[in-house]
Amino acid sequence: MTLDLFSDPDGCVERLSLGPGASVLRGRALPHADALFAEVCALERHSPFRRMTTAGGHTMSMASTNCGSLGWISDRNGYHYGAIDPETRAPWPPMPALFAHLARDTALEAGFPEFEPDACLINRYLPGAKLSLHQDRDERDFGAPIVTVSLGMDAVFLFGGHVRADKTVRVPLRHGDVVVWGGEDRLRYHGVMAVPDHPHPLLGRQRISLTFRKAG
Ligand SMILES: O=C(O)CCC(=O)C(=O)O
Ligand SMILES: [Mn+2]
Repeated sequence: MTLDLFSDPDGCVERLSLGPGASVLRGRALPHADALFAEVCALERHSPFRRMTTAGGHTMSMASTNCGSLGWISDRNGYHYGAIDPETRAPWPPMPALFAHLARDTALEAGFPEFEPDACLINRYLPGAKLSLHQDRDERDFGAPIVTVSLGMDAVFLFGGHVRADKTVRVPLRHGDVVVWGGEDRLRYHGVMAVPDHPHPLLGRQRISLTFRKAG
């Protein structure tokens, strides 16, 4: 891991490199955190959080919802993207402009110009919830990067290699941090360790992540 500092219009953001195409932009979303959380609260009134099941019949420990023209879905048929929320039977709510701008700007700052996400998966982790090591490979084209914004309680992001058994680095993620990975790092295994119960001043006992992808 290497550390460097770069300037952006909001000031100086600490950037941690996890690989040639993978960076953590420390605190990059902080100026927008209150507005991002307010958008999540509005979105969940339209398409509520739910704990999805896997093809194997397990219930995921975090709860999820989506916004954007495509939503990521896990059910007994496996993982896939769809335009319709299976719970509400209505389209997923549109992606707020703030979300799309932040995803595009942070992708650019991490070296990926012209990122136009069509899907935002919103995960809610209560204390103890986790996400096991996996690759994001349900998208049509791996040319676009992935951008994840963290809000609320601290978590440890695991970032591995191209094989599940590869060694992982543990990256502490805090409220307002953004992780971008693409290019040769696009298919690296990653996950989230069980989230400790340390309430956050704004979000309380939860961690929310916004994961932007170009799915279709
Ligand atoms: O919650 C996170 O930080 C990562 C989410 C993720 O990797 C996923 O939903 O595929
Ligand atoms: Mn993932």
